[in-house]
Amino acid sequence: MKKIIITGVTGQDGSHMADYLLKNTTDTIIGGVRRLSVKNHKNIHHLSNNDRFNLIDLDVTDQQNVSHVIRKEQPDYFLNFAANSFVGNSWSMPISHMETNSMAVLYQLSSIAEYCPNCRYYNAGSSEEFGDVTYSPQDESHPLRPRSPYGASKASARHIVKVYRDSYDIYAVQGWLFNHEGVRRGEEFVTRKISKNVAEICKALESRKKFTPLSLGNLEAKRDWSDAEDFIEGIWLMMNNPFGPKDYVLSSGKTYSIRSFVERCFLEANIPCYWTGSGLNEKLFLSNYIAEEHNLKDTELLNIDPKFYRPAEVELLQGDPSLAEKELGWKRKTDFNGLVKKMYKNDYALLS
Ligand code: F7E
Repeated sequence: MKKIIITGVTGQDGSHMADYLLKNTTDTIIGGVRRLSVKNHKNIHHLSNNDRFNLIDLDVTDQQNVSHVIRKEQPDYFLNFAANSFVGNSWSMPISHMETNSMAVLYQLSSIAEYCPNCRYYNAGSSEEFGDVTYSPQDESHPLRPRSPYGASKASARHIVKVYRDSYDIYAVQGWLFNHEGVRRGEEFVTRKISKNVAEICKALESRKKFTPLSLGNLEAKRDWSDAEDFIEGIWLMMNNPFGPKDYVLSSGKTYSIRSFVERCFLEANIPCYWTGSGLNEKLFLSNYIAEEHNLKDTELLNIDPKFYRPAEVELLQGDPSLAEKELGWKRKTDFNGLVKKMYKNDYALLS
């Protein structure tokens, strides 16, 4: 029986990884959590009585704490999902992003090199490292050209991971994970923001109540979206790779605009709508035949708010997952439409 430390275990990826490992291995899971005055354990609440799942206090920005935990626990795997993961915030908190996403990786790897060199290490990398892309789809050879402090912090961590892998022969990898979403996604990310707001609008229309339209930023940016649960399996395959420690792209290979996500979600909710205006004046309205029937003329569903625009945008991301498919045998179960449906249905059910 092996011992696996998961940092960021209360978040989307960390909690899905804990679920996956408890189901598919006999290993013991140690979830590292940062002590907060108000606990946010809803993603791991269902694991509280599981004998193979334990929590410890772990603040990845505290080198002493990290070093102590690695020395004492002697883990077989250390999976680092703790991060400042909201790109939009990274311009106002650049130092915190560097400390949590980059320096923390150095603390972890230096402790592993010193106290536990056989421990296998994973750090959550990102398509944001590619940033201002030079070709599509992006594969493992694409240059790192980050456009945000977040992207720069993950690119910096990538170099640290490679240096420790090459210098100390540690099994250390950092996958390039393209956008991955789902029912545990934080509400500040665009997909969850859309699915939650569309569900609220649908409920309000059904009960003839007033609602606030959804406000978004750049609708034209394109992202390669997948289901976070599909990625968890890919990460575990990367950690047990017969080819040895190697970094892989995990993505769907398809790209869609934010506008397409919005349209697909309203379609899922069965709310017919149409666009008017352009740029900052663009709006989405309830289709006239429904609006007139229910006396809801000029019902605005969505508008644009410049505050959701970023100082620099990654316009297009589209990953090439073929190496992971070929070498790791990685497969995805959920496509774009399936993902939108799953997220919308979950948010609608939460309102019932
Ligand atoms: O934005 C646009 C925004 O915040 C996606 C993280 O998991 O994936 C994620 O980063 C796009 C951007 O995710 C709103 O400008 C428009 O183009 O959902 P997001 P992200 O920045 O792609 C990568 C792979 C990670 O590694 C990150 O940790 O949507 N957008 N209007 C908006 N975005 C937000 N959040 N809110 C809006 O109102």
